[in-house]
Amino acid sequence: MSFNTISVVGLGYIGLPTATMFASKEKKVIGVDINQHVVDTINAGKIHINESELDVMVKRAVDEGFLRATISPEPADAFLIAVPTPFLPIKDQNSIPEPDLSYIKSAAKAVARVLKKGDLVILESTSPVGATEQMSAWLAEERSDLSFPQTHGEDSDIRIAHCPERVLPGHVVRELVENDRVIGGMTNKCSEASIEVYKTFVEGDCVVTNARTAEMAKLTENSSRDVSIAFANELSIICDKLDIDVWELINLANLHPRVNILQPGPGVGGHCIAVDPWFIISKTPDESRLIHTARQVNNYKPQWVIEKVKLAMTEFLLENQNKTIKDVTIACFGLAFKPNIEDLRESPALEITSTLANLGICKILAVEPNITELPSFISNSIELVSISKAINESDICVLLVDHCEFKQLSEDDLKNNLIIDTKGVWI
Ligand code: SAJ
Repeated sequence: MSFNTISVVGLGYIGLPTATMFASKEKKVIGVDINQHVVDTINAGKIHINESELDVMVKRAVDEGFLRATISPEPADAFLIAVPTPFLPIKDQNSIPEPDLSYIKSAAKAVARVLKKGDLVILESTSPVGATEQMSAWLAEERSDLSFPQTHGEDSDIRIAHCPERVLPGHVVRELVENDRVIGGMTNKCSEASIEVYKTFVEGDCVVTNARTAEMAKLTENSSRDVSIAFANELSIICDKLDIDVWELINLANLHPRVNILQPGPGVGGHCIAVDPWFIISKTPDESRLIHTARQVNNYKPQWVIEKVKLAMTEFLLENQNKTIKDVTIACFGLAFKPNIEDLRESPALEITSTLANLGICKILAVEPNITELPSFISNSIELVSISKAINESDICVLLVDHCEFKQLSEDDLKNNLIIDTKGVWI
């Protein structure tokens, strides 16, 4: 079977680059998104997200007629579903977040209307174990005239697979091509069809497994990273108490040939690592003790940093008895969820900065070289300033993200400020 027309449903951080990669290989690509603004932006050859190299690629794909966006699905040979899988609002601080599959359900119901015998539907969204089977069940509910793998196995009219995305924000275009793919078909034919689709642009290996293992593989990758970062964050708290430089400690421990500790920070952000472990925990709460604890350790870290800032304020006032708390200015360096990107999603740096601002006790400046405007919910309480203004006008500098611009500052630049460094850049 050859897949000439490919539809990508959900044109966000993963869907749009993926759609564009197919278009760059001269496949006819129909991008689907429920947001009219997104559809219009893409059809104008522009992009609504920031991702290196993507703007040029989308413009070319649209200009050459290979990529077109639309609000509702149209017939295609393969459908890739790349919609969000957030979690539902939690009832209280102690409850375990449950995944919200409503976007997958809506996408499946919409795609079902245009499905025909021989089509392939791939779920790319990071999903709890069982979501692909659930998606297939939703499709079958809508289309009793077609057969699906859960009832007809290899003979089914429709092929279904889970092929999780694994690309790193900021490097998506390169990683889409180079990374290996896990291909979890509901049957072997489903996997074979999926490999054919991905081999359009993927140069990495396409490794076959079943849908449930593919779902768990993606969750395992991000949970593994979360647990490793939690270890580093816990060490940073222990070392602070024992008056040991955690950065030096980790460098020393990592000299061992079989030790590779990650870096502590202000917490774990982004839409992936801080979310995906909950998909394992909510399914198997009694068994996921380490994964759950790691989430709690990483979630606690912003609060710990805030307490450190409060202690620094007290220290500053003790040393400057002529000043009151209202005279204190704090500069927060970095708002993004990780270095050298503009992405503020689930950012611990943003959480710390806005919590300090909400305390309303002193002036807060923020430096974020990758954005030109603050999010509206904090723009009244925080001033976005340059690096030099932040240093000159603040008493306490809090380093929250290790952006390259901040790494260039010398000890001399910061000699008049009290420093709290959550990334070990200025220490
Ligand atoms: N972080 C630390 N210390 C470290 C490394 C990271 O505190 O040593 C923090 C970062 O500052 C950030 C958070 O962790 O706040 C997550 O950043 P990240 O670079 O680890 O990961 P993401 O969220 O940008 O992308 C991850 C990747 N997963 C893995 O590396 C296992 C990516 O490959 C996935 O495709 C992506 O999640 C996803 O979409 O699931």
